[in-house]
Amino acid sequence: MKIVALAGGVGGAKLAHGLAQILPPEDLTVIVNTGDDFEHLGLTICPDLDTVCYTLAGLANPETGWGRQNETWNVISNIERLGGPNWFRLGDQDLATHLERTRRLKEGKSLSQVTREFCEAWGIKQTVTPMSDSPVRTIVDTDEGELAFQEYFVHRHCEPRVKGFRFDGIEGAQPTVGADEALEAADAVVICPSNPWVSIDPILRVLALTPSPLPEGEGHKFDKPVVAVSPIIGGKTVKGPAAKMYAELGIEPSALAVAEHYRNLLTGFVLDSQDRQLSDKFKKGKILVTDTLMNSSADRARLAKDVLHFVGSLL
Ligand code: FO1
Repeated sequence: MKIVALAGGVGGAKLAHGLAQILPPEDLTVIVNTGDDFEHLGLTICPDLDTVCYTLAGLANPETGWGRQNETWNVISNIERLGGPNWFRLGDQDLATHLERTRRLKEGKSLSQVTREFCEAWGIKQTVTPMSDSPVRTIVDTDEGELAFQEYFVHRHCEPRVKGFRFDGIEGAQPTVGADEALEAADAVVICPSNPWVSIDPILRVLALTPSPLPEGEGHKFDKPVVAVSPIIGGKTVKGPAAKMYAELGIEPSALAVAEHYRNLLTGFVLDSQDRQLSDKFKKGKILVTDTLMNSSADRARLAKDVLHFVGSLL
């Protein structure tokens, strides 16, 4: 069964890793959000792409989920000592990725080409592709004005109240060839438990799969099963600010709000066992209730197996 997984950072990377443990490598393509990308210290940083790749390669920091395991911090400490910006913690090994990516991009390579080359070097057999080769930058509209995504997320610790989002560059952004081909060949799409607003919406917009900003009923009718795994459990986000964003936008944070967010795109929705009581209220497709917390590698594989079984029942 050929699967396209749509992923943001840590939550998305964990389920992608679970899927990678079950599916043959040629059957999994992960299309990754690049709205979180930014230019920092003269480098092009792609946090979600790196998180997915490091996780699939077994190189990710197990405590944070982002960055590298067994990291050292010599460069950032010395930048700090010189009075440079230290709010975005770039480790020494991680910096090598950003330096080399920036060099190859400056040579004229596309982000998808560089990602392919890195995946090969890291021994990743699955296909990982950015959603687009043209830059898309998420801008968060807050009560303090517009903030670039990492400025809001890391520098300001998601403290300003969110009023909305926009994605600079999204109008002209085409999906990568890898994303297009994988979508064409896929039997189903799995939306990983990533932030719907800032991780998944940009991907859906670029792939033209999005019903989200359109009025009910006007979404693009995609002819393959689409299954989303809720990143919200018991009204709280496992990691990151999705629940806070829902609340600030006047929507009660819950798994149901996530399902509503994706509207008529969904064929199936995966709810955590803690939210079992919500399953009757879900009217837009089939429901799978299972344990969705991924605290270990075995949890990731078990959830992936459950999701794939569920997807299989929808084909
Ligand atoms: N997240 C933080 O909360 N603080 C950091 O200093 C930080 C550094 C960082 C470095 C490289 C990288 O690939 C990711 C990093 N992240 C950091 C995570 C990242 O910015 C966010 O988790 C994602 O953009 C949200 O998906």
